Amino acid sequence: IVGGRVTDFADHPYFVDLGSCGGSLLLHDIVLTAAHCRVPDFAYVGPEQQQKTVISAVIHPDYASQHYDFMLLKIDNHAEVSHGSSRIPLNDQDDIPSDGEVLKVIGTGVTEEGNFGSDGLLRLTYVRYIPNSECTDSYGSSIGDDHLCAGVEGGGRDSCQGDSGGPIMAGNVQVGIVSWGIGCARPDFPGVYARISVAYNWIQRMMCCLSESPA
Ligand code: 4AZ
Repeated sequence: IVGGRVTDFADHPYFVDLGSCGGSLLLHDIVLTAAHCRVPDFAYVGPEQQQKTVISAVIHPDYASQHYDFMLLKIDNHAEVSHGSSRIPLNDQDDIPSDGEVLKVIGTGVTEEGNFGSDGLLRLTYVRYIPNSECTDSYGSSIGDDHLCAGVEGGGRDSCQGDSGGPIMAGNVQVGIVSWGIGCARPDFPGVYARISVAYNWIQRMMCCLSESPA
């Protein structure tokens, strides 16, 4: 996260650290992340960063390089909630976010474009939703219905390397997944996110049959 501040994991109990990517907890044993993230061996869940084994991964059928960047992980977690972790609700509305709405993005990625490695602290920043019709000014036809753009006038705030897979939220609802962009926090290049609403039905369908009831 560029231009943000350090925040407590306990304030974002749905956040999942996947090592080189972020993710979010949808059910006690299901994590949502980006398809372009390497499938990790372990997921670190909730405020206590509890280590859970990753059992399997499902990538969205329409995933292709920068499109439909959705992946679900099943983790070995038999507890309904583990040590203060919680689930995040997903946005299913095509008209959310609205133009200019302020969104919150979190992650453990680098704090400047070009930096290597990060300190592992969770950071957050606030960015504004940019409609796809405007985002094409930056990225042209690379922007599709499966994308959601967010940034701030003049740059300076953004997600960055290592934040991929993590959530961007409108209020307490996840609207996107950190996916790609040209550089980080550049004035003319907003962050590009996978838009949750286009994959909502697929996610629900997969969750049903991947998840097992808690012990
Ligand atoms: C990355 O390399 C990356 N500014 C993530 C987010 C953004 C750019 C790059 C968006 O994982």
